[in-house]
Amino acid sequence: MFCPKIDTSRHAAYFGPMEPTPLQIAAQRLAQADKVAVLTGAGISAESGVPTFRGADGLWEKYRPEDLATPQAFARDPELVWRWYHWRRGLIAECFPNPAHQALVNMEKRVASFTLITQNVDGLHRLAGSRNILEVHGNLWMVRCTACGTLYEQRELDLPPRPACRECGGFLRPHVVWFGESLDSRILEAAWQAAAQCQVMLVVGTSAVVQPAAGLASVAKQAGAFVIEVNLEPTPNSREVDVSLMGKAGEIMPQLAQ
Ligand code: BV8
Repeated sequence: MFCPKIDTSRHAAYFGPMEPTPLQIAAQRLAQADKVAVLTGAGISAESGVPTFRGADGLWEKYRPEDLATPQAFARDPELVWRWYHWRRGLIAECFPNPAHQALVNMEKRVASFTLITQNVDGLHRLAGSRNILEVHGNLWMVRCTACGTLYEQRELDLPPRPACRECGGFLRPHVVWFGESLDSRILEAAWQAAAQCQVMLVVGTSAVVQPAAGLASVAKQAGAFVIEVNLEPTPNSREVDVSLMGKAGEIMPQLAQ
């Protein structure tokens, strides 16, 4: 569609300088910051084909989290829980980072102090090339032995229904944080510090309902940071942030990272 280039050079003469848009304000704050913290959720991976948890076609619409993402569920029926993770691993193995992930890689190269805090367990930020990543809910490509505690990367897709530890033969579990389980205290402390010390916090693709991760936006805000939200829909954080950009992360993030 031909869109005539509108000459705004005389606009200022008549109406004064054009007000910057929320996106321009957010991009400018990010460009000026040398301490940035980012919190991502499943929404940043949605355009890569990774299902989100809540909302119209989210995983929790089909499954009950208490049946799959709790230590009780795993104790009750470990093969059922593993079947869910085998399915997710197979699906995520076919998914690749999207422009939103790439925008964060580019941003990290430019910002002196950059911390990427992710609730996602899909590993797409690392695959995209992000470096300083805090995976507060773990990583589904890592397994942990329930007997000897050995932790290692396991990317095979055709694992047995109940995978066994390569060291002791004990039963393995996915190295992810389930509901009712505490987050790794060192990782959470690092995330809290990054939120408390940043000049700008960028919150991307999270429904902001799972604690303590979602609360990191408030930590940043209360510490005086400028907080930007990028999400498809409003969240409990939307009232508190300085700029809330509604839309697809894959479209908005490259504009913010310019
Ligand atoms: C803890 C497993 C201390 C990994 C996940 C009762 C008992 C015990 C605990 C609690 C309790 N009541 C409350 C709690 C605390 C609980 C909690 O927060 N519950 C909530 C549901 C109320 N938290 C915990 O249990 C945490 N641990 O507190 O320990 C403790 C210990 C014992 C007792 C008490 C306290 C552990 C939390 C971790 C849980 N594990 N998953 C896995 O297999 O994935 S949580 C699950 O939700 C995912 O891991 C995910 O990371 C997390 C958050 O979801 P989001 O990433 O936000 O995804 P969601 O789909 O919700 O939203 C996506 C958003 O993106 C949407 O807004 C959508 O609009 C948007 N979007 C979509 N497409 C796009 C987009 N945006 C932009 N562009 C797009 N294209």
